[in-house]
Parts: sequence; C-alpha cells; structure tokens
Amino acid sequence: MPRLGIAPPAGKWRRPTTVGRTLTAMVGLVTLSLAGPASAQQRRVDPTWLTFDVAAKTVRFQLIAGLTGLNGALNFNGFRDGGLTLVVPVGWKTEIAFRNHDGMLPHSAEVIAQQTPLPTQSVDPAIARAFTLRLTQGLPSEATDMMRFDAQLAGDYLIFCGVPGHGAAGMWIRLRVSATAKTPALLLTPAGGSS
Ligand SMILES: [Cu+2]
Repeated sequence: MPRLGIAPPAGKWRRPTTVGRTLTAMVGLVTLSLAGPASAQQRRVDPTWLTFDVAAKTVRFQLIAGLTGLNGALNFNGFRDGGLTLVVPVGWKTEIAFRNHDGMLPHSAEVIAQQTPLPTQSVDPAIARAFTLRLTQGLPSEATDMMRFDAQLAGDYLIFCGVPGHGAAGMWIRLRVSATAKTPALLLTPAGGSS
C-alpha cells in the first residue's frame, strides 16, 4: 500500500492521536484565516502531493507552479527559494507531475545542479529527461506535463523554473537524491541561497 511521507511543520511537534491531528488541522485553519502579509509564506505541505510505493521503488510528486500568490506567484507548491525539499532515495523511479496553477504567467520546471548564482534562464538539466516541455517559454495556465526519470546519482539538486528570470527570482525548490533515505519525503527547509 502506498504510504505518504510528510515532515511535521517546523516548530510543531507531532501529535499521535486522531484528536490531536484534528486539533492541529483546526489550528491550521484558524491560522490561515488570520494570515496577514507577515505570514504570507504559509509553510504547509499537502499530503496528497507525494505518493510512493516502497516495493516498486516508485515515487510521484505533484509539482504545482504558482499555487499561491507568494512571490508574485513565482513559487512551486507555495514555496520559494528552496523552502521545500523533495527527498528521493537513490535508484527510485521518479515522476514529477507538473501543473501550472498560475492564471497569469507561463512556467516550466527542470532539475538542475545546485549553483550560485542561480541562472537567469534555463540550463541543461542535471538529470536526463528531468525537464518539462517548453522549458524557456513555459507552459500556459493549467497545462500539465510529466517528468519521468531515474534518480541514479545521489546529490542535492534544484527544481527550477526555466522561464527567464523566474528561477533567479526565487522560483525553485530542492530535490535531494539520498543514499541513506529509505522512503521519499517532503521536508520543510530553510528558504535562502542555492548552496
Ligand atoms: Cu516560472
């Protein structure tokens, strides 16, 4: 049976009971309804984004460009500047299902090597086939594309929008191909530089 791998939100402890989870969800809703500009970056991970099969060593991640208004919609899944990390155990077959949720701007995605400074346009992907169609022009609103690749080489990568200027403006999250992780996971990580 596929399992979901989710890290608890930073600064909160895991509550093991059903009552505890319900309370956490309610607190989350209250927080959302009160969210002002200071808390515009809602660091929330939706458990439906990540599904995987340990026996088959396959993982699928739903990558959503412009999910929220954060950073002028230059975000993936509501995260910018590396604030979310997809962890994939080395050797797993990986599917990244891209969708552009931004009603205004085209977006794309590719897996690139970690680098500083960030490129101002698309570059060669670091993993074969790990890029979407129309990498530079971007895919229009609600367009989808599926990246399928094997995570063969352990290392730290970026999932980067290839539309000129977007990635450098913060439209990137992280991909860690891990030699030690047993299962995929989505981790909240400090947003900041690319190294
Ligand atoms: Cu973009």
